[in-house]
Amino acid sequence: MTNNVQTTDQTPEHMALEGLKAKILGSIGLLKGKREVDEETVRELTRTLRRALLEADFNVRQAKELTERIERRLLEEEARPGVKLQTHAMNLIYTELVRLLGPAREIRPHNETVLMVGLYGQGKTTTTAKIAEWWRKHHGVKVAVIEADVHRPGAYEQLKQLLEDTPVEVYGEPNQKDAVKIVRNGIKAVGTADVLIIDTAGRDSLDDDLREELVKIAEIANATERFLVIDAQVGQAAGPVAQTFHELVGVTGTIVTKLDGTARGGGALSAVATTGAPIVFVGEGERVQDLEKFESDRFISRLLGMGDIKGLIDLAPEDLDQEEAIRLTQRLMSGRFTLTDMYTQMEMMSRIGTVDRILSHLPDGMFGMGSMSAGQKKQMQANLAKYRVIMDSMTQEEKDEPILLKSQRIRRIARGSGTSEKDVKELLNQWNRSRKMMRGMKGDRKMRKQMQSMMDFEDLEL
Ligand SMILES: Nc1nc2c(ncn2[C@@H]2O[C@H](COP(=O)(O)OP(=O)(O)OP(=O)(O)O)[C@@H](O)[C@H]2O)c(=O)[nH]1
Ligand SMILES: [Mg+2]
Repeated sequence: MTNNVQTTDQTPEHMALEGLKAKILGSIGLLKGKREVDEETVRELTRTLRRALLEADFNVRQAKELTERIERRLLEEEARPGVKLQTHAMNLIYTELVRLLGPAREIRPHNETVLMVGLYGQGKTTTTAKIAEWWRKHHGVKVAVIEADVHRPGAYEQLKQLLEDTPVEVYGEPNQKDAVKIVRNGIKAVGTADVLIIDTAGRDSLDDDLREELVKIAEIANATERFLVIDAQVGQAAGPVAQTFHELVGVTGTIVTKLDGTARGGGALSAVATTGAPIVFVGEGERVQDLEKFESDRFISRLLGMGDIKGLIDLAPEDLDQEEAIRLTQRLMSGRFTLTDMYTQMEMMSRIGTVDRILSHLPDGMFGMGSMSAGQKKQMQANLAKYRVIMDSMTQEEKDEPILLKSQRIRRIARGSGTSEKDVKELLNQWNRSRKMMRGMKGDRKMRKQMQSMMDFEDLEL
């Protein structure tokens, strides 16, 4: 069976990432057709995995620790009933990779001075604007930026333009050749803002001049955060680059840009592995608003080509039954949507613990709601109880084809379930609304793709 990896332009870096993914899948393939794990296979699997990680620029210690944990868990933990060994192994690897990247780092933007560093063209200037606007908008703080790149022509104009529709103050001196002076003047001019972000120049590689300039700026700015900006496509080179900047300014956070492109961001893994500085934000487009807070789970599922929905399902195994979710998705894809499907869908939704978090992973409307308050969740659980009772009074045929339900049957069902006709109609209305929404989703190409990749993964022939 074909695996639904979207074909992309094959830059060497991207190939490296595809390579990692293929090798991880390959190592899992050793479990194919097996009903139980045996030590020999697990050992072979982890050996293959370790080799793959090393080739993808993980450092030796990290690769060793990671594979040892996976080996131990494979031997000790049983797959849940009905879950294939291969899927089980994939889930373990996924969780361990997420653990490696660590939880998101929460930064309260207050009294911060942030220095943006990175090589040429990685997205420093764009990200400077993005973060400024993000913090202003989400935290209601006063943010100012200083353009300290004296090498790229028009850098000040670029930053000013990016932020022109925002109240963020932009400081720059387009004709000044001394970056250190700009920073000094800038701090005097706009330093009263809650947050100050300083954009710096980039080069192909770090030469002595730039090193000196950066160190001086860092000294004068006395920056509380030093963010390294890395293009997701950098791949293998990210580790050494990160190392250099880290020695220079002490990197405290990583920003991965251009994740909207073809790359899957594996380079960022090695950067984070090298500096230990967690990813704070990811850039997903050229516009100022194309910024997202980083979530390791999402990132890894992307790296492994699992698709966001799959990542979501692995995330909350207690809350959400994976098999059930996959079955439901398959049915939705087939275009059929019965009352039982709707019930399952609502039930899954109401069981999800951290609704907000999960909704942020989902394409709009996946489960029929934009976001749900605690009150709405309670309401839904109450509705579910009522629907259960009503549906118990229906025949299988009625549940499969609710369209059959005309007034006489509605009366019968209401009586049989001890509810009112109004209650039964309400259930049918709910079904109608959900069904229409599902139809809309079926036409949505992005959604289809995500569902497809989720199912492909489940049935992956390795
Ligand atoms: N698609 C996409 N493009 C991005 C993203 N971030 C930046 N870019 C684009 O990448 C190019 C370089 O971005 P800049 O912000 O100028 O990069 P820089 O690091 O400041 O570059 P120099 O100042 O020349 O070193 C621009 O065309 C940006 O629009 C992103 O997240 N997604
Ligand atoms: Mg720039």
